[in-house]
Amino acid sequence: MSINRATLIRGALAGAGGVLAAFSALAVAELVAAFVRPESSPVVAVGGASIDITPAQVKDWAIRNFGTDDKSVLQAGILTMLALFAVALGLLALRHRRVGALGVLAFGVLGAAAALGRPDSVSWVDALPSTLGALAGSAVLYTVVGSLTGPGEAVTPSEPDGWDRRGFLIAATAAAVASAGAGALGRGLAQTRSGDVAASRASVTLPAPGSPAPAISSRAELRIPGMPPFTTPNKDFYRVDTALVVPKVDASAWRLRIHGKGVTNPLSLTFQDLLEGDLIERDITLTCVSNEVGGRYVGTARWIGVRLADLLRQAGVQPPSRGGPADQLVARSADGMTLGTPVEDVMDGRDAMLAIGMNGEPLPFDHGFPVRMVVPGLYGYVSACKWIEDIELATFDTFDSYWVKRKWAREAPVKTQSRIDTPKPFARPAPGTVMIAGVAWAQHRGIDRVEVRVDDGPWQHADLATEHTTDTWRQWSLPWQATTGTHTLTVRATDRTGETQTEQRARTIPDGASGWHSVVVTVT
Ligand SMILES: Nc1nc2c(c(=O)[nH]1)N[C@H]1C(S)=C(S)[C@@H](COP(=O)(O)O)O[C@H]1N2
Ligand SMILES: [Mo]
Repeated sequence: MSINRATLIRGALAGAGGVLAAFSALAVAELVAAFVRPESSPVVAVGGASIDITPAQVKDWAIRNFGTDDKSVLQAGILTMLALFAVALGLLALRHRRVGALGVLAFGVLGAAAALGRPDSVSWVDALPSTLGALAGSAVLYTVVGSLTGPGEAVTPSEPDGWDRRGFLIAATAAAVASAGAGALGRGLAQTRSGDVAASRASVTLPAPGSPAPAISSRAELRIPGMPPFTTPNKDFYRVDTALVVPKVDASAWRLRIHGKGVTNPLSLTFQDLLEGDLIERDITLTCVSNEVGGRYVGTARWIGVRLADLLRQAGVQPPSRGGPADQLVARSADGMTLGTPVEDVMDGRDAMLAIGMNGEPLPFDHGFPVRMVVPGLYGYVSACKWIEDIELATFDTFDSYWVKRKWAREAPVKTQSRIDTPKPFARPAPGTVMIAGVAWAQHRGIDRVEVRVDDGPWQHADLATEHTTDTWRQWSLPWQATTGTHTLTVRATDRTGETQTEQRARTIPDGASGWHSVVVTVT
């Protein structure tokens, strides 16, 4: 009985020793990553690698279900897995001290490989955080769990008290304190550095654009409770990307290269060049291809930037329709993302831009500081590269961008969509006049008609708010004489090409969801 209890206690202590070793490994890795770069930390690197190898359907599901929290969920998952392995390694070390220690090193190799394999990794130093962290973790496991077994040798269950309690306590406490210190120091250094970049963003003053956006008519925005504002505030603007650590790019060190097929005059631009360029200001509605029918991954912002077509012409680029050899513009970001945009679309006269401002301030870090692309009419994943650093003129035949490699469509113009914002699903309005209202979008084509149907009744024309531009969403409303009972409200839009939004349901993958948005309400 007492032997069993002692064995159990030692097992528990060994498991705890494993977790402590993992904690030491991560803390040291964090400290080293603060010197190397935050993206090289093992949790971030392994997380990034998992995102890349996750099947597109699962990724899309995660984006839709966890939204902006998808990354926290992933990191929590990785840490949970790691804790389980740590307990197992602790127990293993109780029996085979050296094997346990080697096990920790194996995890270090995994982390280092993930860090070196990241698309934004440019140097072997990215392997350092995982490697040094694993060495520290391995030493902690060897010493701490080792003190449970006596000098060098595993203890058989028949000698339960052959271990050194005092040695264990001292080793464990020392490891815990040192690791906590290393981790805190690492965090502190990382925060200081990101604070510096934040200061560089704060010091940016956006010049007045030479070509300002037209004023938004008060009749473009309906004052109906439950309706979103016409312009989406930055803090409410949806965020979709694969970045576990938001890239913190220093604007003063930023460069954009424009090069590739048919570029007769390669460019290397600085942030100052853009500030001094011909700035345009435009309201543009951005939509994510992962937006489900009725979803929230759509927003409108007032962007300030430089026309991309101007820069391309300066670089000597001709669109394919004028004989240019490149049909795909490949944008690369600081975090190694690649997005492919049709050169024809960028140069056809629409307001495709390299944006530096969003709703009156420099781009927020989450939304691409210092510079991102915005192209009206195209889903974000084929156009809206955040933290952009490189533009290469290429062909669709010879290069597949990040999402295209993962089975999303090469070309993806935004599909005509409409959404009911009020009443909300399962609302219980009183009988009488109920305002049905929402938004519709068909960027760069424009919305010409929105119709609403109650149950299987006739389609009724909604009142359209004033159109701001064809590149922005359009609000609509319809007063409804609600009668008691449960009703299904359905909306559909028609764009300026005359095409009515299809009833045909399509999933988000490969080129955007389709179908009509419905809301069920009970009038009581
Ligand atoms: N560097 C980078 N840019 C990116 C992405 C990304 O993952 N990395 N995601 C794209 C996608 S899928 C969309 S919908 C838009 C979203 O922009 P937002 O987060 O500012 O709303 O950014 C695009 N640009
Ligand atoms: Mo997206």
